[in-house]
Amino acid sequence: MSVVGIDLGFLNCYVAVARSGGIETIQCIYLPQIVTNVKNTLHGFKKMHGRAFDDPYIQGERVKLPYELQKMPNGSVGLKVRYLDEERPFAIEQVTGMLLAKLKETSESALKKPVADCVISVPSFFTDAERRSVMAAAQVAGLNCLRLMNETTAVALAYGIYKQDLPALEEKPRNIVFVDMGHSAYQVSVCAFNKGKLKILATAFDPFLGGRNFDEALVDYFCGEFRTKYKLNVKENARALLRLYQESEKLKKLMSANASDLPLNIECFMDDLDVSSKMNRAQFEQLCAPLLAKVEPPLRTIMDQAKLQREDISSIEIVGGATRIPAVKEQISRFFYKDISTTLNADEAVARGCALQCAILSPAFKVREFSITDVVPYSVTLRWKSSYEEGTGECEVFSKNHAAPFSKVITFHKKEPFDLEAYYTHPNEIPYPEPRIGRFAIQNVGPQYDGDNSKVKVKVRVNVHGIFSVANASVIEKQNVEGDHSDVPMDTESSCKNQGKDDELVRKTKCYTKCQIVLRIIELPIQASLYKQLGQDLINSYIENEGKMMMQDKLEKERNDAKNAVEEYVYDFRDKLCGVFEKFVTEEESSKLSLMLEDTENWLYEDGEDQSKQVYMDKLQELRKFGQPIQERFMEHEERPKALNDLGKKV
Ligand code: ATP
Ligand code: K
Ligand code: MG
Repeated sequence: MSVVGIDLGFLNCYVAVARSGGIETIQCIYLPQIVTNVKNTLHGFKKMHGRAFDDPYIQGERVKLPYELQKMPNGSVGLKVRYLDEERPFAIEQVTGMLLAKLKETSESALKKPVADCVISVPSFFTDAERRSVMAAAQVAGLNCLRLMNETTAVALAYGIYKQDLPALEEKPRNIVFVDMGHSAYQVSVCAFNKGKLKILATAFDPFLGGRNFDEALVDYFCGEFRTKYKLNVKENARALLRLYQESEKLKKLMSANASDLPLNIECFMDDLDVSSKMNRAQFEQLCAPLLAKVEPPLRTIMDQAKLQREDISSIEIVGGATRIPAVKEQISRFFYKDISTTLNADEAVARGCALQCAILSPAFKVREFSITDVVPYSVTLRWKSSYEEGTGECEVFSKNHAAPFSKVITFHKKEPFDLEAYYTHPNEIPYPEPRIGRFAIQNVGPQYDGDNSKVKVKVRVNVHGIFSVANASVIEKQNVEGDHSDVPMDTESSCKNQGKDDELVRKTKCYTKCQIVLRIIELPIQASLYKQLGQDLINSYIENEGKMMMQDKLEKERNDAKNAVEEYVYDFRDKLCGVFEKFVTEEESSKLSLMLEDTENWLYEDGEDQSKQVYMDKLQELRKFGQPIQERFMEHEERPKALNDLGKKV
């Protein structure tokens, strides 16, 4: 069984694996790109998961992308790709699926065995629709995702698991704040550590603050300057704009190490013009003041939510590329009146944490016991109604920062089938345009034999992936039985909130005691329709397609290899003709062969540029027919003195 952790970053993807007793980071992909057969490259698609084409976020991104987006038949967003000389849209699950398949392949060659199980990171602010979409992408890639892990939680695990000096269970926990600012987002969490366990107390985030916003600030500034200085409208020229982004990112990184004036030079930028400018750190910080002001609020939020004071925090650990910006670090340490620590590898911590989680979940792998309790990022409310009865009601089933994964059992007293609708309680809190999570129809509910309401127990859950579901529903038939039945569960009921008219909502805790009641539990079918859930049929078609593309890639690679073999043979033979083979060919032979090699070379650039693998193999065979006899003459000559020598020794 493999142990693999994947950090699916907006700009950088990392894979960590367990090998020879430790966790190793084996791969990093800068600007996640997809397979060789795809002619244009896609990137910046991490946050397109689970979103409609018409989503304001998608529409905002659309204008900045060097590739096109398209509305898919189901209303979701498609990314236009040139594939095998044909332009066609791919669903985000396919695109991330391709990326994951590539990461899977590299993990397999590093581990020298098949890889299926893995843990994949997602931002802690991802809603259910986004999480389910990433899970579908894992399926497309042939991966079995054991857990979608919140990025800062992965970081907390990477930090805590090796710490030898954590407080004992009965002692006061050690509270650590984790900060991750990547390319696209900013996430913070506060975590309580004791020996063998971590518990996230609160998380907060700004999903729209990251390194890319600092790049954007620089780009905007230089665009303005170049307009007045060179009369250039950079934003109209996609290629120039892309180069300006790249150069601005470089400059931003340099400014992290150097406070003095730094140059920005781009040759042949636009209209054959070279452009240049300069900037220093103080200017940069002034330019980015509005961004820097956004660093503090999430920090304040987690401290308020966890009800902690600054002195309760032992250390502040930062990861993610954008935390290397000195002014970002300053904002954080100023808020805590404390220096910040960089105990962890800022780039690899998320992937390493995911690999550690995968190792913990894998039965085949021995790893220190460590319990991980995460939080529910947004409160979830359940609303119920039935078409036959009048009653409707609602109840918050998970509050913000409630422990997760977690299951709860809620009891309804019903005579008829009923619907449960789950949604995020506060639509304004979620960075997503749709508060609905899904609708769950609880079926086959009828009255008890005496006409009374049935007791329907519904289990609601936020699972290890951070995804809400109504996991199961059952109806309980009571029968009175004489005698001692210890170990038969009996309900102790405690009333929760009761907002419905004829519904009595009760929370249940089970206790085992001596009683005379036997409960017969009958499972009820649930029909779930989840917001933005892809049908398994569609996912299957993506899986099939991915398989075809992988095969196509393999064929394409073989074809290229066959072509390269012809090219190599031509160069090698030509070298040898004027080198080691010279003595073994007549002048006439040599010029005939040279001509043939030249013809082949020309052919490779013309008619032979795009042929099938077989054509190249035949071509190579043909060349060898001429080359082989010369090669043999040469070898014979080389071997003869040696053979004579050996013979001499024997005699
Ligand atoms: P996300 O977490 O949003 O999905 P990511 O994980 O791909 O994105 P990271 O790899 O953590 O992002 O960080 C990339 C960002 O960090 C880029 O914006 C990059 O320019 C920035 N960065 C990297 N090194 C430095 C540096 N020395 N100074 C300033 N910024 C830096
Ligand atoms: K990353
Ligand atoms: Mg990241």
